[in-house]
Amino acid sequence: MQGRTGEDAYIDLPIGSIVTNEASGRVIELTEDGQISKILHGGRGGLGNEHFKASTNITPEQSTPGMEGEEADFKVELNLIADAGLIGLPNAGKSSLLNSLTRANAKVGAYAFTTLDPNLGALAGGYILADIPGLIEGAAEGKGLGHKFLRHVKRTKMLLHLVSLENEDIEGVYKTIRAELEKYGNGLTEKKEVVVLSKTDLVGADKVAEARKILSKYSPDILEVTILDDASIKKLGDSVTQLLQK
Ligand SMILES: Nc1nc2c(ncn2[C@@H]2O[C@H](COP(=O)(O)OP(=O)(O)OP(=O)(O)O)[C@@H](O)[C@H]2O)c(=O)[nH]1
Ligand SMILES: [Mg+2]
Repeated sequence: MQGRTGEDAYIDLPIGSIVTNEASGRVIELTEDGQISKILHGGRGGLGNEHFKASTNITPEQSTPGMEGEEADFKVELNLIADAGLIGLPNAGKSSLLNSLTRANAKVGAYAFTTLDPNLGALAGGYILADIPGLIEGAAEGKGLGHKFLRHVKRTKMLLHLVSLENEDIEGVYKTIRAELEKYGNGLTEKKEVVVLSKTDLVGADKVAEARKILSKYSPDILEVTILDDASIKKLGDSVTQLLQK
């Protein structure tokens, strides 16, 4: 965008935009509404005829060249801004849970990689949840939909790690996702993590208790949910809101 001499030029970008100056590598993150950041210095106009006018020089044809403004190429990426991010293997029930907890209308399917793009929804208390495509082992090497969506949970306060109880190897499933978070880096493994055991309706109470026991070595916060029971959803929503208020 070009501005006239002496005027600032603005480019409007949505919250969550990350602007990188490709030459200098300088990164500006737009995290607040109304935030204004200067990315380039404008030029300065040269002096024109008016400046050179004098009693001895009535019709001057003189000017000075002025100063060029800075130029650079920028990369603009959009990261979602959410309070908590839903992560887990494909089919764990992330999108179903987002739809149950919020008014989102994310696509749900009984197959892997139903979600191709992230979805957002607001909890009753106003907190924003982000649902991202499922992660699989090897995502770091580009398998499945890869890591590219993890950047959307980089700025969240908390990760809701869904582990579906339909899996036999609960610990293995949990560790697969943790390993991918580790490989992605960016501090994701230091984020507060709440484990959500999903699809409790598919197993007996003994299996739920066993899964809790196994995963309690990794996380102090273990919740459970089935989207088939409104009371269960309400309880989970309240717990998540409480944890976010902390
Ligand atoms: N029985 C039962 N099925 C569920 C529950 N939650 C989700 N499902 C089913 O599990 C399947 C996968 O649900 P999704 O919400 O699409 O799973 P996802 O984690 O978003 O999957 P991806 O987008 O592929 O990563 C769908 O067939 C859902 O109907 C639950 O609590 N109980
Ligand atoms: Mg999904």
